[in-house]
Amino acid sequence: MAQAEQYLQEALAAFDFKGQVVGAVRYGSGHINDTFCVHTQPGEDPCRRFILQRISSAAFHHPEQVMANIVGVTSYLTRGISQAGGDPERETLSVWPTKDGKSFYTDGEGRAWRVYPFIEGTLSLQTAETPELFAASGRAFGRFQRMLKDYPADTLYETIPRFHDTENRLALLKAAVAADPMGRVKEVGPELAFVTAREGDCSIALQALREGKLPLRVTHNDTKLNNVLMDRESGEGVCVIDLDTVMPGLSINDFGDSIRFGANHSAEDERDLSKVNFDLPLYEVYTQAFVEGTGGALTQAELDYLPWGAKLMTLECGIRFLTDYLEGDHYFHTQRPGQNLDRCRTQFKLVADMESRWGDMKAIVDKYRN
Ligand code: ADP
Ligand code: GN1
Ligand code: MG
Repeated sequence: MAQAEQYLQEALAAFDFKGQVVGAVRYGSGHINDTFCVHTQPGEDPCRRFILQRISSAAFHHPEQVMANIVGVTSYLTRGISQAGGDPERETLSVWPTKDGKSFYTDGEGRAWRVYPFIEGTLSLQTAETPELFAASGRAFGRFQRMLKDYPADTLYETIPRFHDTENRLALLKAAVAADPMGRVKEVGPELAFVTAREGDCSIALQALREGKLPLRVTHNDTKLNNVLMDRESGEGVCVIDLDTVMPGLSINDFGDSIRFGANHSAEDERDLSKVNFDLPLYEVYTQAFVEGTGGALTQAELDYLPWGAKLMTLECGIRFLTDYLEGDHYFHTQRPGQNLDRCRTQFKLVADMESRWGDMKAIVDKYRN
């Protein structure tokens, strides 16, 4: 498969940026898409930036469905934000069409490219630098769920089938172990034992869904801290981005994925596990902010299951990193050998930490019940 750079000029030519393109450079720290920042010079006006992305074909087999979801959701958000007196150009992504009016361009290799205006004056953080910033991200993700509360869920495509189906993630890990295409299974005995000891946990949220205890909502499904843009001046969450996986899901997973990534002080691929520690005070600020952001919409059962959301998203993500490591690192972008295994290990360390603070995690939710 070609490097994105090989098709970059062709993709740039497919969009009318209303100014001369003066450069396009790799941008951001996403694990999935190929992201470029495009600099343009519109005549005498100040230069303007755009985000150009080649959508990952490993993750998304139907980019037209991804884009149909995003056009639907961002148009809906634009209307809601305008009605509430906000600024839709800053508070939601908007799709910048191709020269022939489409939501994406397909290159000579069949790969999909899209453009968003760059949201200026914001930051995408890799770690929660302060509790206030982490709280701001929680309010933004909670608010995002609230704004989409009445969105017609049946119009959304399932862009990655069974995305947070933890039982299926476990089955895919087992299949990778059985196939062992890279001969790496021998290196991961302790990690596989860690998963085996928690097989039953993989059914907890799904079982609650099957029993009707937890409702399906329109959720984001990838609520990493770096998927919300924060205002550089005020530190408030401005815009939730990375909308590829917006689809029906569980609110506890949106909560949980944020905790997985943000309630610690280490990089996701940290090799020194002594530095990887679940931070209960950060969990607390996020819990309060997320519950506030959802505007009291969470049911008592959803509140009960929030700690499970945190633990299961972390366990599931570790399982996914491990599976990709065993399969040869085709899904998550890597910059060095062994990175996906290192990522898996940080996740499992965080799971073990959460287990040792389980009573505290539940007590914190109880403190912020409405
Ligand atoms: P991935 O799915 O690979 O994570 P994202 O859509 O999250 O891709 O984009 C990667 C990064 O690009 C983000 O973390 C953010 O830093 C930046 N980014 C994406 N969209 C915008 C935008 N409209 N304005 C400013 N920065 C953006
Ligand atoms: C990916 O796209 P990005 O980098 O925000 C992944 C998430 C994982 C995360 C782990 C579509 O998120 O599910 O939790 O990496 N996104 C997809 O860092 O698979
Ligand atoms: Mg992202």
